[in-house]
Amino acid sequence: MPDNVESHPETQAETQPELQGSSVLSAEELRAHWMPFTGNRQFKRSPRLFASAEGVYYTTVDGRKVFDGLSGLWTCGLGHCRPEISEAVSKQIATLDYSPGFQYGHPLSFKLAHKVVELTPAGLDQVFFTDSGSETIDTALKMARGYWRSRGMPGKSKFIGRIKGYHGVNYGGIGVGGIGFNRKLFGQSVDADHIPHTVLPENDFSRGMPEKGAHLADELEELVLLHDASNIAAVVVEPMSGTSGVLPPPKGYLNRLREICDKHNILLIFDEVITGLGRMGSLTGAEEFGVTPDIMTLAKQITNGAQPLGAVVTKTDIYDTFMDQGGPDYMVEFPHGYTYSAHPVACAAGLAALDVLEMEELPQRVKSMSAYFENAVHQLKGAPYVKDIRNYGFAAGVSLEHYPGEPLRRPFELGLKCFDKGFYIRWGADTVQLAPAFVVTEQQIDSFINAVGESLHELP
Ligand code: PXG
Ligand code: PLP
Repeated sequence: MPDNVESHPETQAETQPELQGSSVLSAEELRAHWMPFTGNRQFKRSPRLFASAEGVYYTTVDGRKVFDGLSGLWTCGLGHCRPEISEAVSKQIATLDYSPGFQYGHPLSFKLAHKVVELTPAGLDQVFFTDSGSETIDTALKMARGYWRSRGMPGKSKFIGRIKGYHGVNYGGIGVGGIGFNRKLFGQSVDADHIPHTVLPENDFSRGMPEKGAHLADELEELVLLHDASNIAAVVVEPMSGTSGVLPPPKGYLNRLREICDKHNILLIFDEVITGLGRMGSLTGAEEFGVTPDIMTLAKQITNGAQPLGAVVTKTDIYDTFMDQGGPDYMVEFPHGYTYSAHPVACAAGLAALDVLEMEELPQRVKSMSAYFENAVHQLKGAPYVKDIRNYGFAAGVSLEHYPGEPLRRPFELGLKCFDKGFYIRWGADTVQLAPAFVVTEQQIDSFINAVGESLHELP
């Protein structure tokens, strides 16, 4: 999540009243928490606080029911507070609350790794656990550089990301990421260049994968000419950009990236933190779009958001390359890992969540209902300020015409209006994003889209 809302000078000039506190928090408590990717000043004047959740609804601290239009933060596709997950977590935390991940293990992480291997495309066979999407991406980048170094090609260290790409907030992730707002305050990151994004005006209001734009993958050839493949470790893209406003890949685009990477001996990394595990109507974006990367990253949906957990899934060749360099038994092959890598409670949540995903055939449900969702979302065409709509599976992005001189303002105002009506949506840059849970009903989709439409009509 990306572009935060920058205040307009007029808004900034508003006198900021002393924090009054809310019905449940004192002013001091509100001030103490520096919130992530949040307009802290605005939030603390007017807090939006959830107290509980069930199914596709939150309940606020003042008892209002709010429809969850983004499945948490793209995390909770199975719906909230699934008893299968809550019970697995409660049982695990009372049995083995923590287990050191370095040089010792516990069975659940191996079972979960095996399950992830089963659910991801053939050839992706080893799983390294982290605690978030951001850690997952930085781990994948280290694997890519370490792989080439171990194979005697240390020069292959540059990364190629994509403009508008989001790969979390750690230093590697913002380097390969293509969102200026997330980078500009923080100085130098990893060495990276970027291919262009795939938004083309001729594709406006496309349904699913746009027809035009496969040629944009050829820009990778230009960057290979410029930098030379001997200097490039990996290409990193989201199969479908989520955070930048839901940008499905143009038809043929990902296949072309794969061909160019193969031709030049460059690793292809798919960041599937949003597209992984159901949202596209398949188990992964790789499966849905028919292109297998060398490394895939997963997070969010892997535990249904109930515990922090991420996973890097790699081809055996990459794992074996590290193992082959390992040296004597007392040497570790990959000097990397987090205190909470493969945390037993997170693994228990992951096993339970993936079980529900499979047993209830939820990726298939998303696929069979995605035309309904698509039709509903595209009914917003023609509503005030709607400039473009894009969708795939259970994900849609609606771009809005800019408020004069303030590109970020209108989505923010739309988000707040929807919240007043009892609907949570996500705003970022000039776009709002809609991503209901995999268990949503047609009626719930209708009332959700109606509320967004009504809110658009009420905008100044
Ligand atoms: N890669 C991708 C493709 C993501 O979407 C991350 C990495 C980072 O994951 P963590 O767990 O470190 O946040 C993400 C996360 C939004 C939104 O509004 C998107 C994300 C997170 C929060 C909000 O689209 N993506
Ligand atoms: N900083 C210090 C001082 C540490 O000791 C550690 C871990 O031992 C870390 C940072 C990294 O923490 P984590 O493993 O939770 O990412």
